[in-house]
Amino acid sequence: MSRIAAKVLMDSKKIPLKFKGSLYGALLGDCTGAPYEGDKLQEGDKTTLKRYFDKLEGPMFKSPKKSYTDDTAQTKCVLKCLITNKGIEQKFLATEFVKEYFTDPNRGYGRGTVAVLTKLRQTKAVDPLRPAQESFGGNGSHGNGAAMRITPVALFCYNKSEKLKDMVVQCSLVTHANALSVNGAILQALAVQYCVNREPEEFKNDDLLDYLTEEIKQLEEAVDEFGLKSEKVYGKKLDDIRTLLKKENPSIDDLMNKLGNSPAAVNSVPTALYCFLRAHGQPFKGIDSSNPMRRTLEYAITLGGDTDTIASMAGSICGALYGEEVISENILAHCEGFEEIKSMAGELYNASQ
Ligand code: AR6
Ligand code: MG
Repeated sequence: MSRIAAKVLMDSKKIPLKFKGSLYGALLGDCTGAPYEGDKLQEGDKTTLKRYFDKLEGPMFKSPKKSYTDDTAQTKCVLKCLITNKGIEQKFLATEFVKEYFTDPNRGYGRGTVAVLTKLRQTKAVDPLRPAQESFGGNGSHGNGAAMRITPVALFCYNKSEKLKDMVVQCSLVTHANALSVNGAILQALAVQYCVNREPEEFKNDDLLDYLTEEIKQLEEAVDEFGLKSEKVYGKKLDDIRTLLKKENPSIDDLMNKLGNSPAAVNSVPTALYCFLRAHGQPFKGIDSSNPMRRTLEYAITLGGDTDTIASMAGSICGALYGEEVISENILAHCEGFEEIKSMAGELYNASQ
């Protein structure tokens, strides 16, 4: 973590803009990716997606709001927790997740998370971690549900990197007790936090990958209470990302074989990171927008599968690097919940000081 602390942004006025950029990127990826969830897109669909984004960005286009899903619903709960408590209070968070879900259940929640939230409600969250520990026969969920809502924690810790991993673990365990899910959330949070603290001009893909590889190595080599090391799955995925980035135009099959696009954290968190790394720098085949956020989201959605969550996580990293100016107000105006996220982004920044 020391490298983050040592290399702070020269212009700290940019930090609040990066808070907004990251939260807006997460919201936008969720809202624009959701209609494509579960699809398997073909090469030609890139043109359709480009038109879809062009339309949303155009000033004259009036459409109904694009609804957000459980990604944003739970991100709002984490925001509220951090703004209210200046930290992760697990019972508070469990109660917010339950309130949110039972007020508005049709947001595409995973079945494991629904079961956990139901038990939390029944038990009044007296033991806010137990239902998650008991889920999936005591294995805990390995889904990406912990990573999809982690942006506020990464941002809150931008200036206290030594607290990041512990806070991510605390936030994750309320619903996701499996190490694969928690480590996925840590990977996503580290990527966001790294980008908040970097100027886009100084950012290099390899530097971020080296940093994440080092951090993940420590995590995957640590022993648990049974004296066991976790499988080195994320280390291997980071190697695969490096290999794929060296190829000019890897096929979807190649990407799916190595990275995947399912709701399992290990098959979606590295995929989102890859999408950002592939797309942010410059236009490429079929993804020709001049805007790094658009390229990142369009590319993430073309990979199909868990599109809303993969686009949301990729968008969060991209927005953390480039800040809010990389996202047009027109497109944000189509996103359900934008005004609320906007004001919470400011409150989160204040809470983090
Ligand atoms: N054993 C078997 N299957 C599992 C296990 C396990 N230990 N853990 C997860 N699964 P869940 P999430 C499978 O329900 O992580 C939504 O679209 C199982 O099929 O905990 O909160 C969100 O937007 C389970 O239903 O949900 C996210 O994009 C699925 O993984 C995504 O789903 C997801 O785990 C994950 O949300
Ligand atoms: Mg999702």
